[in-house]
Amino acid sequence: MPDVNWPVTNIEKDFDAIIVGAGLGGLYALHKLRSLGLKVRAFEAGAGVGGTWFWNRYPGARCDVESLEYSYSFSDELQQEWKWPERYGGQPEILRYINHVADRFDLRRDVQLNTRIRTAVFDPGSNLWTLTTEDGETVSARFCIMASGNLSTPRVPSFPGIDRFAGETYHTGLWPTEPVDFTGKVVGVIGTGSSGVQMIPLIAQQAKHLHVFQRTANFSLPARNDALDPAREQAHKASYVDRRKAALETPFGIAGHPAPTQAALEATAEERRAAYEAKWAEGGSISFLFSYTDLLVDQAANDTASAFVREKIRGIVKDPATAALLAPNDHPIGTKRLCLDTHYYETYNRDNVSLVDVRSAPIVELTETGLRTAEREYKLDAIAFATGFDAMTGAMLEIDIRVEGGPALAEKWAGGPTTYLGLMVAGFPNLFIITGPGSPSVKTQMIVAIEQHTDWIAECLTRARTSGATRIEADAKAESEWVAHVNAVADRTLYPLANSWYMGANIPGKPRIFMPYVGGFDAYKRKCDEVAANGYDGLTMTP
Ligand code: NA7
Repeated sequence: MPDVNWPVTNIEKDFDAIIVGAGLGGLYALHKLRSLGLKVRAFEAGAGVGGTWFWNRYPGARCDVESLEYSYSFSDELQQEWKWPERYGGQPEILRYINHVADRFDLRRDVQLNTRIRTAVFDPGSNLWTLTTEDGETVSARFCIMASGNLSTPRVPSFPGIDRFAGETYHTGLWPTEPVDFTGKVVGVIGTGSSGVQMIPLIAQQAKHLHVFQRTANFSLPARNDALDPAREQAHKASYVDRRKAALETPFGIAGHPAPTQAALEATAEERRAAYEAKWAEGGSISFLFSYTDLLVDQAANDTASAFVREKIRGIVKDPATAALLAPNDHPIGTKRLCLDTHYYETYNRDNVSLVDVRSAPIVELTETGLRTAEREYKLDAIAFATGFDAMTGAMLEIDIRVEGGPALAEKWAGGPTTYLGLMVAGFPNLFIITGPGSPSVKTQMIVAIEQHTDWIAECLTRARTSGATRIEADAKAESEWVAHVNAVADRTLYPLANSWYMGANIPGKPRIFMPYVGGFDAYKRKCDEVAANGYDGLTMTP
């Protein structure tokens, strides 16, 4: 590659690219852009690398995509040498892996930890971004890459009296580094999304008593996590490169799950039951949702799968009233993140666990000694909030991102996020997003999405550099057409029927827009490749 045509004036403070975040996205972006010979620095709010996997240390935190898939593909040596101990990676193991990657590719020297970015301002005169950290340090770069994550802004509801509670409080996404011991304590877990569902069985084993405060029941399937079978690992590794390629041709970015060919209602009730039983026994969410072609687009088809799981819940949970509360009935299965668990429903058969319905009797306030619902007070020694995140847009909007003198990104996105391919925002030149809203992101294997985005950005920067462009900007028309397409695709599915964080529905006042692109990773990648092949359709590059 020719030498950079982009002037660097201050050796210490000026970069070709600044990356916000040093999780899986930021680290790969750093590696890739550095390999182009660019001067790059990543800024990370945490005290270590790892992003989501650095922060979410709650008991039972585990990936819901299998380890052999949920890992980087960019280095065959890396994927061959790393040994995953379990079918699904637990948080400590995934964090170890990320740290190994940081060391193996010598990434740490360009990562500044403990540094939260507060503002990012683009100067249209110089075509440079200037970012300011929480401590007032400023740095400039030609390009700004937001790798700040889709689920990295923990959210605790504003319960009255929240500061009054004298016991211990935790949030799943801000879990302490030191182990937390709930032995002998009365614990309350608020929230039954993926984090709550993973954590509840383990806290129940420790606590004197566990009260689970559930507002909405979620569907959960058995993960069937186990030690990774060495024969399976060997076979997978023998064809790793081909498997990674095959994953790019799938809607979820995950190989090994043959696409279904039959619609649910084309099968008889007996055939359906047999199919769902087999998937239930196999474990995992993608294989279950791949039982039939239409589970996410046809309500009647989905009802058959939803009813099957409800019946399973009733079969596991002994107390009929508790089973009825745990059986989800307000959304089609799969339209909220489908949880994977290890003995979640079984946990409610323990004498020391009780389920509290805070839909019928909401939490009214936290008190000094516990919490009060509309029905009664609960004395608690500790509260663990599993109340989720300001997903998809929260981390970006916490930063004041703007073009000098212009409106902030938060103003532009007041009605919901708009992007071109999830990668760029019209009116915000030289700003790229990794797994942004409008891209498949959380609806695909995140690391596949991260690598595809980063590689695309790297090619785009290479093109700009060779053509002497210092400014790359998404066109407003291309952006609005893409947004319309993202919405149209979502509207053809059942996803918008659920009050999910995909929709922004978990944050009071947040616009209800289905944010991820659900047309499939394969279709999305084809579109991105086509845009690049056509000389970056929809982008304007200016010298
Ligand atoms: P989620 O999936 O957003 O779950 C949050 C849970 O917290 C959910 O059960 C909420 O109930 C509950 N919640 C939120 N606010 C309240 C109040 N005020 N009262 C009672 N209950 C409340 O977050 P997770 O951390 O579990 O998972 C996020 C993603 O991380 C996950 O999908 C994986 O992709 C990884 P609600 O459903 O809103 O009624």
